[in-house]
Amino acid sequence: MTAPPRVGVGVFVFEQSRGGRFLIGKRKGSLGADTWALPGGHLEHGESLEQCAVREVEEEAGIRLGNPYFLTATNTFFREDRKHYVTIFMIAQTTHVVGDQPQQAQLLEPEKCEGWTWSTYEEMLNLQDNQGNQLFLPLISLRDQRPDVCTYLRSM
Ligand code: 8DG
Ligand code: MG
Ligand code: MG
Repeated sequence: MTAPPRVGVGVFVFEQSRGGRFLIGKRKGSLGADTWALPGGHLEHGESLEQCAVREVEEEAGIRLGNPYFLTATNTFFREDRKHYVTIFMIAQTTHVVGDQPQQAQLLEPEKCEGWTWSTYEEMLNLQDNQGNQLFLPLISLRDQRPDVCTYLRSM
């Protein structure tokens, strides 16, 4: 039996003092291990997209988000793993209090992530080219299925 498609939520977390950079982490121990991905996870029963984005980013990186909003959706089939995800990409800024230090990403699930880094869209794509690192498949889907959104992300 193959599992039906599931909904995954990935979040572009921008920090205003980091000049158009968003948070990415190297996955560990599950689907897409060793690939770079956005913080995120499964949409839970009864949850809104916004709640899911806020919850996952808090759980994984200890970062509080301002209002997340819907960016786009992609469709990804993980052929080898026989998994199929519709990814909802959300976008948000970290909350910021004037005079306070910017929020730092914490590695709160070290069994699932090797570490966080802040990256522009361009740097994320170069990461793949220069260092032989791969991007998590939903980010490849985004690049290939939503070029207009990628142009927008490049302009951040
Ligand atoms: P959960 O099962 O506790 O909800 O999530 P998790 O422990 O954080 O697992 P995850 O692997 O980070 O997320 C669950 C699935 O969500 C993942 O296996 C595939 C799907 N997913 C997408 N797009 C994205 C994305 O951009 N980032 C993340 N982290 N997961 C995504 O379809
Ligand atoms: Mg999670
Ligand atoms: Mg996750």
